[in-house]
Amino acid sequence: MALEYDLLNENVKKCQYAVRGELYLRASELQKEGKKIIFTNVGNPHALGQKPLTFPRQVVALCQAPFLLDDPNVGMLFPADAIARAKHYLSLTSGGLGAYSDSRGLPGVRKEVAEFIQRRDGYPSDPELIFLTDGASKGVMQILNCVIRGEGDGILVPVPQYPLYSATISLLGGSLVPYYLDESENWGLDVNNLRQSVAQARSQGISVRAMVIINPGNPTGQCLSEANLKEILKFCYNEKLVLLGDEVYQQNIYQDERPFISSKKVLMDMGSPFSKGVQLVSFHTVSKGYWGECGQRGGYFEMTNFPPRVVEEIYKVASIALSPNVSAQIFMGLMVSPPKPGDISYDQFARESKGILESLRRRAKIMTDGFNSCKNVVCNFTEGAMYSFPQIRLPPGALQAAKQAGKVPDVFYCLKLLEATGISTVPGSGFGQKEGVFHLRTTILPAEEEMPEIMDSFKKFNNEFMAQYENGFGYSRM
Ligand code: DCS
Repeated sequence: MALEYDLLNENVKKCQYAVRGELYLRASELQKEGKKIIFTNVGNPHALGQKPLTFPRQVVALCQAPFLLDDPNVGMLFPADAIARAKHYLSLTSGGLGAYSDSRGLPGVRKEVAEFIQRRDGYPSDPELIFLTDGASKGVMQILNCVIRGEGDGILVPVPQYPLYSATISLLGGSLVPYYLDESENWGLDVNNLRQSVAQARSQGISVRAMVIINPGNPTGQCLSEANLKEILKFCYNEKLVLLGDEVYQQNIYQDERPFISSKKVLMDMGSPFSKGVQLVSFHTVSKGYWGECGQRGGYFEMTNFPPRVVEEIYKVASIALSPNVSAQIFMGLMVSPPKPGDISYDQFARESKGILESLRRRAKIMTDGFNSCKNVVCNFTEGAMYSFPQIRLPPGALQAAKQAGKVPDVFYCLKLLEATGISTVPGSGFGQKEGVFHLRTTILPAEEEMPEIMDSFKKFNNEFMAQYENGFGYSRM
């Protein structure tokens, strides 16, 4: 039987992924027609002009072209520490970058990841419980695939959330159990909301199996406090939930009050019975931070408190895909063991990474301040990650016009914004929303020098939009 639409897997049809949804498709069309589009829909730093860090690219270039290592002039083009690191990584492979690795990733790189986690958290980490993946996305999918047995299995997911979670749960035929983040508390997480969400799911016959946290948050940009993480881990202990800690933005922190603290460290600090009782999977990537190497597709996950038989089964399933990208594994190795003070490449590496992070910090502020200066727009400060998520209070006239156009109100607003300014965003409804509340998500990634102009053009559009639809009868905010 041919694969007609009617015969598609229903889970495929149900699954939604707004980051590349209607807005992105319209933006691509406009671009083909010759309009200048500012793609702020995806956290894809290099696509918006961020330059790659020099040292990792030198090392991987040498690994990709090992014959350069035999060239007598190699030392004129590459620093000695890059040459040494390329030789080191090649020695960890069996046959270079063109050969499959172990399905969990190269043992030598997994050891480097374990050493990084140990340095970061102050607790031992076991390379046997670390799997390298093609970006964090594949790791999340692998773990959810192992957890979800059918629609009776529920996964607690924050709302708003990054739609990798909702889409994968749909694809796998599980049930998403939402818990709401509190915008008025800077997108904080109230454990009482979690309890309510679990009770409600249970009353519908759903067995809640796991909980997702995204820290720092996407799209919401908040950093979870240590106290909050403790409450979450206690909750998971009491409810016997696997905690999936999405920590891909751990390098992207733009304030000093709430530094990133890993779920693993908090769990270990809590001691017995929690430290041995909560099952935790933490995810990381080379796509974010000051690396931004999205196209390389490198990631890892670390499992804590998983029985060996379960780890074996996860390994078996990873084996079906044979091997994660080997060049991306080397990026991961380099990310977790960058040049150290005293190394030839250290100064350049430190200068480049500091430059990117400091600029991101300034851009986060320019964006938040810009949004907060606009009529009917309120925006929490981006404490971390790569996004700004302003609330747009739509006047009744705009809700009416959206209805007439057959569009969800925030999609209507974002389409108008795109047509007027070329700024391509993602409507808040793509991440989940409370009824009647509207947002949009933009990355903070456009080049710093272009930022004032982008914010001016946003403000001009927004204020005209509001003037057009405002009729003095109150707003969409709940
Ligand atoms: N987890 C979160 C919270 C993310 O935001 C992303 C990517 C991923 C995991 C997966 O990244 P990799 O597979 O590349 O490691 N963020 C998407 C986004 O919202 N914009 O760009 C990509």
